[in-house]
Amino acid sequence: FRTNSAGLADVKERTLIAVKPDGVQRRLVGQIIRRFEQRGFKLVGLKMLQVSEGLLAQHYCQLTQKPFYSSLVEYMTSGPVVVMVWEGHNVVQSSRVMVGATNPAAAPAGTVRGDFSLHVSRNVVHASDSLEGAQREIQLWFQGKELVEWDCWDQTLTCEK
Ligand code: IDP
Repeated sequence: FRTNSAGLADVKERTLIAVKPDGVQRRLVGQIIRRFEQRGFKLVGLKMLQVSEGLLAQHYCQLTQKPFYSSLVEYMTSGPVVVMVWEGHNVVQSSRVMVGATNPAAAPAGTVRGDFSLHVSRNVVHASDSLEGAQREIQLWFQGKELVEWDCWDQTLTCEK
């Protein structure tokens, strides 16, 4: 169990989750949110937007030289996305498990991609892949004032104090 410097469980960890344009068009936003809520994570930021190519280039800065980058831009700008920040113990790693492998063919049933998608070019959802990545992406997509600090009454039921 990871603890912070005060010896308390690290329940403040945050990650960025985005429902991509195919997920929004297919009305999967509610089902995806439900999975994170029922797991015990806390929603601290949420918005819908049409992504610009500039923002995408920063978000996917490690992929801009890939052969599929232009089709990725076309896909990600084809309609609005719903972007969220979720908070809770081990949320970065647990979200990656909940979302499943990048290629849906390798994503087990029970994961978002394994349940709702077929092909790597239409894989419904994004989840930050590391603590550093999550921090970078949250700063990129959200202003500090858009994130809400609030106490969830059941926090002591889902996590040791
Ligand atoms: P991730 O989304 O699981 O973190 P990344 O390797 O960071 O995976 O790739 C970002 C996104 O780029 C993927 O989610 C997918 O939408 C797209 N992508 C990755 N590889 C391919 C590919 O080979 N063809 C088309 N799109 C791809």
